[in-house]
Amino acid sequence: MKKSALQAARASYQPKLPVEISGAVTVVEGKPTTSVADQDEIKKLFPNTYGLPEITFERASADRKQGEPINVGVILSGGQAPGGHNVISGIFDGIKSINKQSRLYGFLMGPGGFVDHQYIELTSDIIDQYRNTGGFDIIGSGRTKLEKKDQFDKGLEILRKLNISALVIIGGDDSNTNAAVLAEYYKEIGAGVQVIGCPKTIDGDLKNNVIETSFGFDTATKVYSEVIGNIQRDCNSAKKYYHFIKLMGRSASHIALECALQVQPNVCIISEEVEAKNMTLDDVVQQIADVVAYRAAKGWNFGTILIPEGLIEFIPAIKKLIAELNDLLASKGAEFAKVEADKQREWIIANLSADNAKIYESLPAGVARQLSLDRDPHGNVQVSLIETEKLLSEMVAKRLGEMKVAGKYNGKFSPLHHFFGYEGRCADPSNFDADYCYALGFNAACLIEAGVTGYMSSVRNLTLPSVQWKAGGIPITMMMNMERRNGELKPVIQKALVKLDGKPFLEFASKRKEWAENTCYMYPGPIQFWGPAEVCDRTTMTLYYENK
Ligand code: FBP
Repeated sequence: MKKSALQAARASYQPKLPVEISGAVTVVEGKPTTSVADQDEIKKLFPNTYGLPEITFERASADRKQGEPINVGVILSGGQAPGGHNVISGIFDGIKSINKQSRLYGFLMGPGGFVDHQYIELTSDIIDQYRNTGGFDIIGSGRTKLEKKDQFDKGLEILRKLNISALVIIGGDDSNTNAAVLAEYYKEIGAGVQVIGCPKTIDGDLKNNVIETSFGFDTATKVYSEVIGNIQRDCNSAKKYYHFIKLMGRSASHIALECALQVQPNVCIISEEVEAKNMTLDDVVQQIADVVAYRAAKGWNFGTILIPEGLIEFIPAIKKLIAELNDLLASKGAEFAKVEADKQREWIIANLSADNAKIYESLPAGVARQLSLDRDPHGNVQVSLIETEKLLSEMVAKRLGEMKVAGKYNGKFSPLHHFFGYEGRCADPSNFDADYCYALGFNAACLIEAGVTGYMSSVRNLTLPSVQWKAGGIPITMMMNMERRNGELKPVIQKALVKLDGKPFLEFASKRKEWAENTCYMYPGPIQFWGPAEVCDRTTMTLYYENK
């Protein structure tokens, strides 16, 4: 594989491990745990893996002894996130440090490869090609949901064939929920297979009291902030455009909030606030139009507006519309599929309740169509395909026109549109993500050696230098509650949305007026791999404020 000069130099970076797991470890068991809510239900559903203790590792005084060789399988699940390759190299180095004869198998293209027995053995030749690189291309990823007994049984066949006694699932909240279900099942049937999860997602919504952040969030937000910063410099140089910038993050607005804290834009919409304040689409449009009008009165017809990808689903009225559309398409999907393309809009309007039909009718055709298209495998509307940035800028332009007539606005409005998502998901991991991911993987090997199952690899104290991070394991059931999914109550890991009383949001809220009324842009610049620690090893602002 031909490498760029940067890739070649970066390959030799040795991620720093927390000191506790860099030699022989002692396992310290905490108190038994309980789930965050719905304890009785979750306990009943996970009789073999509920209530396990938290685990922390401490550095043992003795030298590391060679253990028995172990064969481990690994799966990358869901969307790409920078650092996945380092999790895998961490697992590889971890199990080799237990015994050089240990083997690592990667299942191809996500959970589907596990069920269909598609795999490769990951040898040092392969692993060394991928150290410190972005992407998931070492084995590929996929969104097959691993949740049915026959999938678990089918997977067990290949585990038995390859003599694999532990499986590491690298994924987001849904994939880790499924890891817990799989761990419980294998324990129940005495399969002798441990299951360990690793917290991945650029969206940053897999976090809680015990998992400080998911990997990939740091790098992805740094990539987006660099580019937004560049746009802001351009914007402030030409002073003639409004940039509407949509940022990935399926549901939560952590990415938009983090970028806002890094770049200080003129406006940043936070979906969770829109929902909490019961705002309409019109309210959001007015909020932006007011900022544009205020700046125009100062002679500034330029600015930057950050929009979270998931916004549309957080607008309460549209949320209700989507819920009814989901039911409608679930019950009359076959009939809908037969309707000619140019009649589908009318069909939907005729089949919706009066209120929702009115809202559906008011949406631009493209957005309305997207809401009625196929769902992803988890039943979600594919929000990344909805051009919210264009929808908002069109509506703002219209509103400004009305304000002009009323004598409330006198300026020029030239919008440009951007969507940043895929650009950041496979970037080479920042030092933070390179270290964090390697530590998560190596720590997963320590959890395997400790003999536990149904645990998530946990590395904490992340605002300290990486050698001082604390490694351990958290029972996945501890993060669970019951939620309604596809009409059924299911045990799931609670998704972390932006907390409106949390320090990152409060910091943003205290500054946003100043950022709207002035031009306070920050230019974070590109990720740096070498240089002063305050430049190269800085964490996200979100982690900084959460730990302040
Ligand atoms: P994960 O939660 O699986 O990590 O994926 C997150 C994400 O990147 C979202 O931000 C985005 O909405 C979605 O994946 C896009 O999905 P796809 O990769 O299927 O286009």
